[in-house]
Amino acid sequence: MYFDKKKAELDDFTYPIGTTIDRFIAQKQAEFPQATGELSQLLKDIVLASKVISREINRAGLSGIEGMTDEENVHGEKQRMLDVIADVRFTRALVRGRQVCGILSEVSEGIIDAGNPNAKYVVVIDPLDGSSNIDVNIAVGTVFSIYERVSEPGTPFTNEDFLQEGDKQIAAGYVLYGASTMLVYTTGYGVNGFTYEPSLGEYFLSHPNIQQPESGEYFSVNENHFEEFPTKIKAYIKQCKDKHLSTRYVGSLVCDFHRNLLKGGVYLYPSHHLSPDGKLRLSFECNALAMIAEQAGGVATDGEKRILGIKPTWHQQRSPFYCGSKKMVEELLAIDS
Ligand code: AHM
Ligand code: MG
Repeated sequence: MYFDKKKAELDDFTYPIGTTIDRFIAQKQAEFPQATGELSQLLKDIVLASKVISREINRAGLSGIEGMTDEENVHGEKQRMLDVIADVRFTRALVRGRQVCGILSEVSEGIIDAGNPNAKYVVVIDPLDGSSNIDVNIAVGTVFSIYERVSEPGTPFTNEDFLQEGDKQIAAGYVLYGASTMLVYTTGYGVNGFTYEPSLGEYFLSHPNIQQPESGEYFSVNENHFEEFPTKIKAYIKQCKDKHLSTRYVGSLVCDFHRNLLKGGVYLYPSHHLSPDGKLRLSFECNALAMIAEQAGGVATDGEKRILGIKPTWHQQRSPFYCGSKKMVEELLAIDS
């Protein structure tokens, strides 16, 4: 009786602590009696690495790691120290977790051999997307895709394992290192979001079963090359302005995507004359976000085809990317050009 009364009093000023991500992953695994636990372990490895990176990012301004290295990445761009740190952290966690045979990272050259030829999964990852925002303390993200390999477990992985359509993703997600760190992922049965509580070192389920609003107030685009955008995209942007929608553009894809996912909106990265296929990479950035968008009721397209239906022919393939609330993307696609 005493405890019931005390509990009722406490309920007035404490909040429920909720479901940890580990518990959530275990609960989901239990719904599939045939599941072996390998995917669950792999997700936990990603969770662990993201916590370490969240800590590094929080300290970046003090520990002097927000600057550049002397190295260039595979695209000939100067690498930032945090790009490299994030890459090392994820690679290490995935190698030690022993659930992947190979890792394709936007930062490293070639496929990383994880030393586990018997593992059935491969991971494609952009360890720190939007990292040019790091030195001004603006949010960045990690984007990841998990595929089942097409080569036989027990044999060396092949290039084909890393050239699968987005539709073949077993799971996909992102981490947003923002005002708080959030991890959002899907295994093809809806989208769930978790917020990190650093003092407890745990992610808690904060955004169950995310549904993207059918329409919204925001459009996110860098208009730098507006004159060279496809006619259809120019017309759509004009339409957004005529409707007095608001522009929101952080320049960190995960942030722009996340806002539009929760609030409703559309993200546009078109082709232009300097970059005929746009800037974003199909395998590292577009596929994971497209899977999350579709799972949440949104749409992701390159202007003609569903992003998830495109078979990449090489790892660094770029694609125009139009993604967001269903009605907004459909309006864009309906424009006659
Ligand atoms: P990155 O992989 O080199 O970080 O580039 C990807 C980033 C995205 O996060 C963002 O949406 C886009 O580049 C911004 O590009 P731009 O500066 O051309 O608007
Ligand atoms: Mg990137």
